[in-house]
Amino acid sequence: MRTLVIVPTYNEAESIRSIIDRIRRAVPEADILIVDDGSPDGTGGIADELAARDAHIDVLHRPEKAGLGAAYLHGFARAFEGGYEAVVEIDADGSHDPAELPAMLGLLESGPGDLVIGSRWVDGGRVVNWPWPRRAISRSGNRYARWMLRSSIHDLTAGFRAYRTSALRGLDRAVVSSQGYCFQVELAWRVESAGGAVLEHPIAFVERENGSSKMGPGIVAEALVRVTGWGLSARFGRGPIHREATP
Ligand SMILES: Nc1nc2c(ncn2[C@@H]2O[C@H](COP(=O)(O)OP(=O)(O)OP(=O)(O)O)[C@@H](O)[C@H]2O)c(=O)[nH]1
Ligand SMILES: [Mg+2]
Repeated sequence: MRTLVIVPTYNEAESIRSIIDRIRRAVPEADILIVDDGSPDGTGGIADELAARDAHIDVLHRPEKAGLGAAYLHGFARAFEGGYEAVVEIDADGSHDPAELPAMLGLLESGPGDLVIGSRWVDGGRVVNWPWPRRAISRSGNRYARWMLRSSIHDLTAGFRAYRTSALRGLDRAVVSSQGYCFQVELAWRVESAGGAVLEHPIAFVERENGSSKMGPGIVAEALVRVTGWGLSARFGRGPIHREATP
């Protein structure tokens, strides 16, 4: 499958070279799109250098930090335009091991799968170097979302994924409006609710070594409020999730 690996970046100057090199080695046929939101630390310039040396690498520069969700939606639009059959989401900070990609893309192709999630919370999945409070928040947040949304997915917040591009059609800014963890929850849930096949592939998630997290309490709160709202409106018969698209 023609694959586009999308790598969103905001201040990842210390990590970007290494992650792109690892992705290139893991899936040499795939193209990579780095989506940088005007990182003040110069990540965008490093990305341009990498792209200048390698025809498989491209960079999308966005003027300012507008959140992970917006960056991915912009990247997905590029994947549609480019006729890619599969789209990968992966963090730039090294938490997700690109060596898992051949297995994940294999599952997507043979599954049949519409979405393969690199999952921490299925048998064989784990997190490395996370303090227990962070582990507890992710675990319990995922359990709550799974119950509230009546989903069968164990790691709804995971940011390491392979999608069949066709499963993302129609999911653009008019429909998907969440940002951080919630963006990932919303996308997985929408694919699942539309009848898409979702598979979970166990991964070891490794805490970032360089740079700092962009996820704060506001993003966790957004996820809690929205998941609760979606779950309640689904229960009270207002349909699963389908917000009216803005004209
Ligand atoms: N383009 C873009 N990328 C972003 C934005 N916010 C975060 N990212 C990138 O999205 C990925 C995930 O963000 P992280 O800060 O690592 O979030 P996290 O993995 O939940 O948090 P940590 O575990 O602490 O690293 C990283 O590659 C970030 O550089 C944004 O506003 N725009
Ligand atoms: Mg991270």
